[in-house]
Amino acid sequence: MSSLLQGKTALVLGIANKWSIAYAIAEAFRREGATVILTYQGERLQRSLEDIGQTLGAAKVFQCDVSKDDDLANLVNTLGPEFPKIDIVVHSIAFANGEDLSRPFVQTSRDGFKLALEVSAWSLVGVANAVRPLMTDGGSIMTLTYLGAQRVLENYNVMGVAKAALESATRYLAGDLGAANIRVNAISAGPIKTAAARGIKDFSKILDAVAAKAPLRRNCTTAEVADTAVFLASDLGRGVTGNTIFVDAGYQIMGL
Ligand code: 0WD
Repeated sequence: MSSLLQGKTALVLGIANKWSIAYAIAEAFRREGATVILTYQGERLQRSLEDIGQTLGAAKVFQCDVSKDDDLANLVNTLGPEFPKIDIVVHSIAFANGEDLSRPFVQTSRDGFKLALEVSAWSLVGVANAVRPLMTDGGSIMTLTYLGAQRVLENYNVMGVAKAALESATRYLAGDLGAANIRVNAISAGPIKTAAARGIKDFSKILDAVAAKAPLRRNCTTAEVADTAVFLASDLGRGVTGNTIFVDAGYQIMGL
């Protein structure tokens, strides 16, 4: 074990199972000596998240559905007494209706648009605002985004619009919170086979296309995303805020 995050406490939102990107991030944080706290969306995930918490040696596991104001308000009440200082927040959450990821983007409904933007983009703002009273010694907030924020990618649709809002929110939050020495960044991961990815039609074709074209001639792994998260969370990343960092085997630089 090395110790890049020794003495730091991290709140990690968005583990659904051991394939989740947030799982790899929590695992890497533990490897680097951080105290890790996990949240899960709802009762559906409680049992498995408690098991995952044990496996990872998490200090606490509790529910936080970012679409519920009460759950966001409870973050500070639940954390404060035991963990008065939070140094790192990982937001690894996204959701859109299945039909909005399969029919043409032009047919996105008002409600589908609101839902995707609220859960996948506004929630970063809600979480940052809820946790910042505990980030008394500065810290690092990070979120996960995807190339579909910046380019038109088939079937990514409203999620691309939500990711664009998320990346913009990252910059505005960085602007607001920098004075408190809180850094806010996004990691733009290449495609990785997770539960969320299964919601994207023809996802395995995307994996094949990226592996064929990316400079590194392969897809990226959750472990690679997690090591970039360690960098951003640690003092090594102390000069970096408001950025979107690509961890995608280089795919995004390629033209035709
Ligand atoms: O290729 C990929 N897998 C990429 C994912 C490439 C680039 C970025 N990302 C992003 C996703 O868009 C997301 O923001 O990474 C983040 C994590 O996604 P993941 O690890 O790929 O997917 P998953 O393991 O499904 O975790 C996302 C979780 C949800 O999982 P399920 O499968 O249960 O929908 O987000 C959580 C939930 O646990 N989530 C919520 N958490 C709290 N409150 C909520 C909510 N309302 N809605 C979804």
